[in-house]
Amino acid sequence: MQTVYTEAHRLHHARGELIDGALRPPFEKPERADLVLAAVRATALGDVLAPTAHGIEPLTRVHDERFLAFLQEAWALWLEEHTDETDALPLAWPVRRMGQREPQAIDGRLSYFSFDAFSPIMFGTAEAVLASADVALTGVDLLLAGDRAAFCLCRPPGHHAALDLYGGYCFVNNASAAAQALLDHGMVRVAVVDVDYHHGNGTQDIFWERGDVLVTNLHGDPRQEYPFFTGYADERGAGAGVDANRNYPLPMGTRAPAWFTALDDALGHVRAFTPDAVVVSLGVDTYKDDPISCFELETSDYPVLGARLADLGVPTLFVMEGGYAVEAIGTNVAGVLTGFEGA
Ligand code: SP5
Ligand code: ZN
Repeated sequence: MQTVYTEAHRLHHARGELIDGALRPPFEKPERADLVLAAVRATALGDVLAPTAHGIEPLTRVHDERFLAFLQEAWALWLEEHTDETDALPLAWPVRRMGQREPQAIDGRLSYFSFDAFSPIMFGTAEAVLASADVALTGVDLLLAGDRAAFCLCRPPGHHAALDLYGGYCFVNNASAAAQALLDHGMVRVAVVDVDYHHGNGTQDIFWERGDVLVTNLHGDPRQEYPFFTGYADERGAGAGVDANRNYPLPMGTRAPAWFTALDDALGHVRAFTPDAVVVSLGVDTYKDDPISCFELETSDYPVLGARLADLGVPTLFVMEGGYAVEAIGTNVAGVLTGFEGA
């Protein structure tokens, strides 16, 4: 399979990340994509190609237009009231017992359009975010042209970004934009399989009332894990989307046997849905040594995941999400892709 990649991801490079009560060196950093690319090249998986520009229109299919416009102008607005010595971060959110009117001040607007404080915006964020979406949308073009699979090496990741909210290192939901683009080019049903350690709250939100996109999600139990307020098993969708959302919250310390049992259940729903394509939100933060996650998958488990996905026998788009055990992230991602190819 071919890989879509662009150097533009480097434009997004947080100075610090709020974690454990302090601004620390970020986990979500450019080196992640470098290591995945190096591992992909080492496997001779296939060509690496640059994305083509798809513009903002495909993103308006899954995001609020005011939100997209805000992402484009946020850094310039930040500089009107702050210096460029810090990244732009939100501080106070419209939660329970508060209103939902969009404020004017940049500090308030950052909060209005976000749900956590560890997704910094800087000079190059908007360009990197659009490029990351272009990577996913170019992968869509490959599938539409007849490729069986493609790997979209997206960075920043996307699955936490909701209709009009950024967070979790995510600004635009690349996997959702890809799923929607597949539908907009003639597919009738698309399934999302989100195997990132964290619940893909954004993808769930975007397709919550939709019956044409099945969203399945394996992740750390929200009682214990970020994003804490979504990901319960009883979140099954609404309206036309009832039962088209399936969550598998799993306890901290989950190992391969229990993880694959949940995966097989999810893939059973995918098969029953008879999708025209599958979009895999591919996070490898399920790895045992991931610094911010608590599952116990081994490197040898990732090719097995790839093979199970290949067994679906459906065109498959892999979209990069999380994974922070930097020395292993490349090996584990390449393991999924080669496992898929070998099946
Ligand atoms: C795309 C993606 O994987 N986003 C994940 C964002 C999670 N951010 C960190 C959440 C807090 C983790 N706390 C771990 C404490 C380690 N000492
Ligand atoms: Zn994650």
